[in-house]
Amino acid sequence: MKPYDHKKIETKWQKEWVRKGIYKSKELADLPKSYVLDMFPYPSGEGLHVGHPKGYIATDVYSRFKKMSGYNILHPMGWDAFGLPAENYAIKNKTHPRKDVEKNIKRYKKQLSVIGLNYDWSREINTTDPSYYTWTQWIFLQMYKKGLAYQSFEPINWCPSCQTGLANEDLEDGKCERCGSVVEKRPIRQWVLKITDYAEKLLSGLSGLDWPEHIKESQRNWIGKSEGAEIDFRIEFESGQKSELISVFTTRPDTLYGATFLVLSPEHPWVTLALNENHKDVLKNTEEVRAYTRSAASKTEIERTDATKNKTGVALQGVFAVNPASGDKLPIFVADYVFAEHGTGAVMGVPAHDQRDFDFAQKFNLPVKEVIRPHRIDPVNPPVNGKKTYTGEGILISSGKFDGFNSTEAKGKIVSSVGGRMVTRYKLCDWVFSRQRYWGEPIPLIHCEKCGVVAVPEKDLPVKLPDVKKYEPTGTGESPLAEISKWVNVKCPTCKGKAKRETNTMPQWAGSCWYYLRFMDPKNKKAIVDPKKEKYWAPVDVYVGGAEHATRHLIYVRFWHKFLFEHGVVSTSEPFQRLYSVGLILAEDGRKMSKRFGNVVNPDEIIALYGADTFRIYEMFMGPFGQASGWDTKSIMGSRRFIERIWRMSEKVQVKNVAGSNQDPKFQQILHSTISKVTNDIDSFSFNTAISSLMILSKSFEEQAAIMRSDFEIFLKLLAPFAPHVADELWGKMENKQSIHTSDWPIFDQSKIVKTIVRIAIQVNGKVRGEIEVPAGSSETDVKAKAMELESVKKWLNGEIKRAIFVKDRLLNIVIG
Ligand code: ANZ
Ligand code: ZN
Repeated sequence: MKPYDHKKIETKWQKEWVRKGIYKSKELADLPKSYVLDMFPYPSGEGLHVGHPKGYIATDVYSRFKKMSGYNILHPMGWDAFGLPAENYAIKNKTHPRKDVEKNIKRYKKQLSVIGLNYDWSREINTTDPSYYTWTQWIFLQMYKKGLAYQSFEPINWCPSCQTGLANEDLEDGKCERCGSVVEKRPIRQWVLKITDYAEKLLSGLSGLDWPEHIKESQRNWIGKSEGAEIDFRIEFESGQKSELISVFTTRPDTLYGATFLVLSPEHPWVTLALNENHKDVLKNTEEVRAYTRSAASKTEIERTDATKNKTGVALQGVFAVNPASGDKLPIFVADYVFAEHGTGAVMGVPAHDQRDFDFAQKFNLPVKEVIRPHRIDPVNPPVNGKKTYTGEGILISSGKFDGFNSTEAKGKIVSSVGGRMVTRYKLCDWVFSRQRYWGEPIPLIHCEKCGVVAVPEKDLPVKLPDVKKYEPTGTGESPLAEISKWVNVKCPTCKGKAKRETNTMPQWAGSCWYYLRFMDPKNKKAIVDPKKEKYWAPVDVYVGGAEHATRHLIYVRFWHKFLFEHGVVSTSEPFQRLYSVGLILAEDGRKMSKRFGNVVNPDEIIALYGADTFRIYEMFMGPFGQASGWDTKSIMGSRRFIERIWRMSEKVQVKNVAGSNQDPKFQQILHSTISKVTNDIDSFSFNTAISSLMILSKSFEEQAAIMRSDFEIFLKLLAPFAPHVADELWGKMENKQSIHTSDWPIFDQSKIVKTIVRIAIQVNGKVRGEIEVPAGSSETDVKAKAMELESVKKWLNGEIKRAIFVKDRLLNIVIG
């Protein structure tokens, strides 16, 4: 037999599969479907490193397995190609971002194809293609028409280096996720999507999803539902002129009687107003307060939330607040541990029961008033009034007519006794949806002098991104598009008067909010997706990608999907039923692979040297799929040797003997339990354990002088999803005419998995003296009789047999005295 030549085999089969079209999904077939989807990549200039294909190989294995199990598969690929990197590249190299994208896509496609991935390329999509972004714009228009898109002038996150506004989801520890610059707050005109209208649905929908718990949990935290109350505090001036109300948000209205001060965020409107020239007489320390608010503005969010840092603040002199429950006069502070965007931007300070308030009270010498006694005092760690906080529930004390109440039950009663309101709040903020950059979908709106904002009529979509001479961000809060007057100046669709196009573009996330729908019907010119096709394919059965998308893409996409569901465009309430997150592949130095660190391994080189099948097996065998694992080029040889052993083993196969199977019950047991194990393991993305059971089965073939053809064919089928090229090659050598990937997945026989022969340990007085093999289920008498014949046992039986301990199919312990 010729030596294993991966190059020849792999190029041959990759061509053959395309020629026969075995990867093409069938349209509306009378078959069960399986929609298997990868998070589509951003085609970056760096190309793929060996970490990227791990998820793609997994979906390839899974979808090949499902295809062999009789499913009609949708396993597509496309490009999420709008966004800053291509634009920044274009600026630097003075080319058009489209050119860069085209070049990168070509490279990516080539890299993917040598891995032998079974994508149906006839469905390829690209988010920057006008025939695609027509529909991105169309969805935006539907949202706009339903009042879900609005213009806002509130200060938003602004990246000084990318020179664009950003959403909260675009930040990492208060820095721009793209470039790492510290983000500022800046008021610019922007379009915002009301994702908060869907907060409750996004939260409740999670429970029905087959997703990793940690991803669901980070979505819950991101949405951040808290139930609490708004309570109004009267503000009075020492000068006595007039009084005003400030509402605080609290999750613990039961502690109201314990509130000993009030804290406003430096950005609170009341503070801004009090600092205004016209209100000069209100505060006695205007300058001090002004200086404090200025210094707070220059701090980052991390600095402000850092619990280990000393609390800072400034008292407002000349005013006080009245506790609506106790009537106590409370001092008012401005402090930066209170945030303007959270709740009402004002907090009642309850130092006895809140740690931050306690720290603040210590610093400013404020009274600590205990109002909740624990139900049970922890003897090891008892609460000491005035020395530390108790944050749990308990019995109310020093709370007027509510003394003796259970704190949780008292919440509602206390709120209504002071005329407060129970409210549900979410941390989730509306989605800042406009960017002041070039390379994105134009927002399909027009500003008319007379009619205001007017939607571009659907028949005029797409609003194409025009060519510009310069892509540099203007930095003025306007996108580079604003400078192309030919494009900007249009007639108002309603009154035909003078009007201007919206020049902001959509954020990078827009195109990925619905792309899984387009794969179902990628060429449809009349609709986003044909409802019949959508009904057949939806939802995505298995979705695979990086965990870093937990609170970005995966929240945005659920939001758009729920909107489309409510408006009858899609038939399921959630887009992705099952989700797996890919564990990172770390570089040999233990760090993340990155060009920056110079530790990137290129898959092309690995594949050229060892072959795609070896590469695939290696990546699937590295460890549990969801966990991080370290790349180690040396250990690839292990996977390569496994394939070479299979190659040599195939020589022993009795090709002419079509029907035969090795009837040795031990072999039958291994064979059938391997089928069962590989089937279940692929189904649950436990690829590493599936491969190790294939290795065990291959060992038992090695022990056979001659291998029966039908046994080996079963093995090849189990191997086929992992090492598709070599499996097809050897399958062909077994005189099969059709590709192995169109054959049927083997079915296991449960009765053969049950062990028929078992080994029983024989002990004398608890010490193992021998071992026998008996048919499974043998009785104590039979086992004893056989055990007594063993020489190794006999010689220890020098005494009266008192009794025997027998564990069926496992052990016999003879006790002598
Ligand atoms: C009084 C109180 C007493 C509180 C107590 C807690 C314990 P979440 O769940 O995060 O919403 N808070 C309210 N608005 C805030 C703001 N703008 N910036 C910083 N903190 C703010 O937390 C709600 C709690 O965080 C509120 O309940 C408030 O403190 C504080 F024993 O009010 B609590
Ligand atoms: Zn008009």
